[in-house]
Amino acid sequence: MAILQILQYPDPRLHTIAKKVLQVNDITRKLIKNMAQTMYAAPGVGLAATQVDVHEQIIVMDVSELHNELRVFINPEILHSSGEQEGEEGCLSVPGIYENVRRADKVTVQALNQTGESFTLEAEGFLAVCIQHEMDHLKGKVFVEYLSQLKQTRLRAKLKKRQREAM
Ligand code: K1U
Ligand code: ZN
Repeated sequence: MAILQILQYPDPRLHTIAKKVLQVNDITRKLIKNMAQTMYAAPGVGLAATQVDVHEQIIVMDVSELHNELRVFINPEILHSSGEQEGEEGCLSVPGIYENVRRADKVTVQALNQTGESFTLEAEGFLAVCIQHEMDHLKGKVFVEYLSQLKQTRLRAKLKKRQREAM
């Protein structure tokens, strides 16, 4: 297994639209293992393949308290969404930044698992938020893009300052 490098916002590669996985095979499963190890090590509760510069529709997620309930979503599609919730989000590609985002409260998602079988999941609350956040990554969208232009400009300046200080 391996820890993968996570792209950092505003890396333009985070805006790449991920392609559908045509065949779930051993290469896919190896990537999933590495993504899961990277997510747990970060630590985080989700990771989209886009964030590790692989532009295929693959997500790993674990929102359990004991970090022992790994979920895998390949080629996820939202069949139905309802309600509204607003909550603070973070992102491993934008470390240290937490902002409120408004999302659907409930989603029904259909995806393939790591053996290529199709499943449907009805999610609500934080799990639903994570699914929407990670699916945005696959569409090339980072959560900070929900913020006002003013906030995004301030955020980019803050991140640039941080980068300068780290050099
Ligand atoms: O997409 C990502 O970078 C993962 C992200 C998922 C997420 C968190 C919160 C709301 C929406 C989506 C993270 O995991 S950020 C880190 C984080 O939230 C966390 C880290 C350690 C323990 C608990 C949470
Ligand atoms: Zn993220």
